[in-house]
Amino acid sequence: MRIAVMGGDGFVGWPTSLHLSDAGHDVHILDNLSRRWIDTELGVQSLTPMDSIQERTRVWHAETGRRIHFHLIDLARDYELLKNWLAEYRPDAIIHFAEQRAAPYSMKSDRHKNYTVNNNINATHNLLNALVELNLDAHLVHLGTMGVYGYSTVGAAIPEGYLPVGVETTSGETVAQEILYPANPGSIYHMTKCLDQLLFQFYAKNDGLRITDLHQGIVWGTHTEQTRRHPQLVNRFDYDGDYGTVLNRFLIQAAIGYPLTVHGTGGQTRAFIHIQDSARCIEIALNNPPARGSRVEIFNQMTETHRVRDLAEMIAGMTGSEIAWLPNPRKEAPENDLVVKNDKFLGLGLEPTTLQGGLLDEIVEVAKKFAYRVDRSRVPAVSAWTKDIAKTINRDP
Ligand code: USQ
Repeated sequence: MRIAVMGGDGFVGWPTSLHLSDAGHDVHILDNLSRRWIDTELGVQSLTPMDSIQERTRVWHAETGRRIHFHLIDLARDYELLKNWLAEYRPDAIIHFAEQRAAPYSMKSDRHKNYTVNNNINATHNLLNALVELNLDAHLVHLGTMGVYGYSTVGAAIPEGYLPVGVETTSGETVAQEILYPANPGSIYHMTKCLDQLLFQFYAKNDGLRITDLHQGIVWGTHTEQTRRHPQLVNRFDYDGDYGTVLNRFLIQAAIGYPLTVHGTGGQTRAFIHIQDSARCIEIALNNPPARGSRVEIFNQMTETHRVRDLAEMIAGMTGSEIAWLPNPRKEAPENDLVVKNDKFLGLGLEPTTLQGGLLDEIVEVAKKFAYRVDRSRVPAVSAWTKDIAKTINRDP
């Protein structure tokens, strides 16, 4: 397949591009390099030393003989460029990662809220709009989030996208329906992914676009089979308070002797997936497109659920780290249960990498190896969800 990977320079985009190129596909990365600009804005850098995208693709070619093409295009702002590129290359499939993906970054200030909404919604809409305009029947695979469901305290299993409900008609009968699971975002970032769902629903219904939405949990890990092939193919690893996700943050904190930063009581239960499985799931989704005219296909892309404090205790047990119980900078339920259905990917052959199997390797191979690059002052999470919370958070463990 000729595949366009929008946002292919990012944390999931890069290993996915390598994975698909390795599988024999013709891969084109479209990216505005915004993640690199945001590193500069925040004054942080990836834990792992990362080369330019041009250098990364050069090394991939030298190692494998395969080419990954790079095109500097901003989906949200360069509609004509995007449309012209799609008209010229006419990809068979498009993977859409080209969105601002950090919840804390999206809550930093009014400017960051505007940026996240404008960037994410325009990127998604420009893409859908161009596909219709060009009459391009490419399968669109979007990286969505488990966070669209919200984290209720009810504890019922979350289905894959659609919820069966019984609706009472005027004649008193109960009619069975399946509705898009009610959106319940917990940040501006998650809100943009909820809005994306509506855009997808409309374009699938109105124009027959073939769309798959992957509701992904929190990704952990760094390496995939392909990124291991050369030091310059290494994936990025974020540990800072805005972009670092919880498990990867705990791993690096353990490696540098920084007390593990648990928010509140750590009672939040979340869904997780290893980066290698994330790339595999995307390939599985690509190989199983919905038929034209059918509703949006939705998969829950996660393999296990864990409570934040259990993760902290597990890592403390392995490494002897202390745990810092910090006031929560976020507005979220202090405790929640989470049961998620993921039968679709398992049914299509996914064999999950488990936390138990991979955690220690990750601490030794990545966190300890690159610990010398950590700026400890960038570890605390300083982005508060409301002005009131901002007054109460103590940033130093
Ligand atoms: N947390 C801590 N300590 C930390 C960092 C986070 O206790 O040092 C807690 C947070 O309060 C939250 C949970 O850990 O309850 C998860 O936070 P996170 O930063 O790991 O994940 P989140 O903000 O939800 O976002 C990440 C990705 C996002 C993706 C999402 C999947 O950045 O792109 O969509 O995970 S999900 O969480 O399933 O919505």
